[in-house]
Amino acid sequence: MPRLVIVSNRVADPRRPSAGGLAVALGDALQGRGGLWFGWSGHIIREGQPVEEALHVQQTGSVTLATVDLSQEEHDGYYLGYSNGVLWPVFHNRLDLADLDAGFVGSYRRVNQLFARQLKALLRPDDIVWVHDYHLIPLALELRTLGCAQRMGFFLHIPMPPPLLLAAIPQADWLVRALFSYNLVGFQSQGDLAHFASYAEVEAGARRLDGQRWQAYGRTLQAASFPIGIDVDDFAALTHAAEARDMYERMRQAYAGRRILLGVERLDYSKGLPQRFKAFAKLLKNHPENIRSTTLIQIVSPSREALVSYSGLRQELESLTGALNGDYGELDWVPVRYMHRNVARRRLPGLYRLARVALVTPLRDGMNLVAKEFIAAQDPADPGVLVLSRFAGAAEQLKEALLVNPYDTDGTCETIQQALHMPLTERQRRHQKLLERIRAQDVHWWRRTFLEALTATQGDDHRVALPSLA
Ligand code: GDG
Repeated sequence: MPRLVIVSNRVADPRRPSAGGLAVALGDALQGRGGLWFGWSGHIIREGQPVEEALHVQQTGSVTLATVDLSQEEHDGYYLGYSNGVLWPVFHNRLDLADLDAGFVGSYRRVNQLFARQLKALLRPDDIVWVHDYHLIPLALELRTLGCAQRMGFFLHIPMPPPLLLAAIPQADWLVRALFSYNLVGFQSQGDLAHFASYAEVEAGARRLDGQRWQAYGRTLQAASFPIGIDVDDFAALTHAAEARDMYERMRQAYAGRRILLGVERLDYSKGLPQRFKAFAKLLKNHPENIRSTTLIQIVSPSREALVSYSGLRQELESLTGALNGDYGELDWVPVRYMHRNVARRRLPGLYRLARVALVTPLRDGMNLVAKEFIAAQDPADPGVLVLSRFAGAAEQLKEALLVNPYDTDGTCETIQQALHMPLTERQRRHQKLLERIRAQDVHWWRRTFLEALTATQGDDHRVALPSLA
């Protein structure tokens, strides 16, 4: 079996207890067949440090972890500037937050070239290369330019925007052209695939060969939807382990007799947090029986704090929390428990299990794993209800959740009220179906189907490089 090479912006040591489900799943794949995981180390090069010292290679069993340091300038332009200041907002429909003028694309391209050079030295001719996410869209193009002919796949974890939104990025044609350097491109949903197909056909003149293959720039590309999942059994086991049970018990006593609405996410404007707080305020106003009996627990883990759009959001949430607690709080009850802090991964399932309703209401999301973790952590005899945004990729699969439009705070408020009062038999029926769905397409299914499809792609002659950035 060919060796697997995974490339992502950050590399996680899959054996660490803090590693998330995705890191563990990719680590399993590497361990199973032997492999290499390559990416940024998370470190910035010290002033005057020789560049050759910037590559770190570490062997752990059959897996090699190889990481590269970046200079401050490279990090700021590639990571903060283009990846998170242009691609992230536009791909999440927030053109208003994109900093398109700043010329960050030069750094983005240079870092992808640096990765390509460093990785090429480590590659074997029959390796299979799987590249992850928006930070590394042009990596295959740069590797092909250096003469690498290996089979290469790309998975986009975030949404693919509609063609006219994508077209607002000055380098949109180059990005789509770069995707044609891969053998296989995977998206989270059918909706994302349709957006890509439409851009490729209308803007780039690609010819559709069949349901999954397109021809453009002298190349054939296969593209399909591979919705990412979680390790359901592993998450269920975590729910029954000591830390999660302890969390559950302590919170159950602290909130005795109160119904918990729960939100868990990274601080990000794509997650619809202000809209959620406003919907909750409406719930207390329009359905006052929830006063004193319902509490919103919102965990927000710190993220991308160097970006202005993120610090502004933090202030907005603090102000909304203050207003809600000031308007509705009692001496012995606060409506919103807002925590801007990370909760230990092993404790998280206890919180999920305690919640009567999970609020997963992003304005846009590639998939959303919190929705799936919440389902896996429930007690099937007395499960909580999932309120899910129709704009999360997960909505394509999780049809038995209560789907909402998070921009419509009145509608979301009424759906939360419906969730809080859903009869036990309906909760059980919906949960059972949702559990079946996340089991059928779990993270192992995702990894297997992607790698099988990549292995089966018909190869073009990848020694011929595509034209570069105009
Ligand atoms: C991107 C795409 C796509 C959150 N808070 C804490 C914590 N978390 C964990 C959750 C979950 C993960 O972080 C979040 O994953 P999501 O999928 O919900 O969202 P993104 O981080 O935006 O992920 C997304 C995903 O990639 C995978 O393809 O689904 O659409 O945006 O696992 O549990 N974990 C801990 N403490 C926290 O406070 N330990």
